[in-house]
Amino acid sequence: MRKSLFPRALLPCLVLAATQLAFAQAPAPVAVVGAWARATVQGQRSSGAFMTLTASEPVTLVGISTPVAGIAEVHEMKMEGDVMRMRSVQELPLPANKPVQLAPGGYHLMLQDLKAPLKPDTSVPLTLTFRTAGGEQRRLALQLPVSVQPPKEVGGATTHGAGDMHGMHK
Ligand SMILES: [Cu+2]
Repeated sequence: MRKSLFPRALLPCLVLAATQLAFAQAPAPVAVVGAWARATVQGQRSSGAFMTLTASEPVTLVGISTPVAGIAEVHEMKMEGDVMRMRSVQELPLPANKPVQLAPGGYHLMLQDLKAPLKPDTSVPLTLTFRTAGGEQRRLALQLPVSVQPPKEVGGATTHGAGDMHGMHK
């Protein structure tokens, strides 16, 4: 809802503020490090994307979009008794100046209904939408490298292979 109404409502402002940095296009106050998407094997229809997000002011991650997947959402992976389960998370709050890790075994971005296999050494575009404390939407466009393993900087956190993780989808 907000997505389609927002730009139209803003249009007069944007025209008036044409020489300024448009309000809706202010950069998202979020730094991203170590972003990557996991390569898929033939026939695999879903995969995960991982990164560390650090917001400079409190914002909430409210949306993910990528042309490579039919569905992209935030998932949380949690132990329930002896069983690891995933559930989708509509909104992920990012506190100011506290890195939030999206990593295998915890929060992650789930790319489902993939249109094509994710091949190693390619990259996929992905846009994150955040809502600020003031209710504004800010977008962040990323290019995620696709690889089989986490990049070295964020290595060591992997506790589950792609097979383990995505086999658990219900
Ligand atoms: Cu998932």
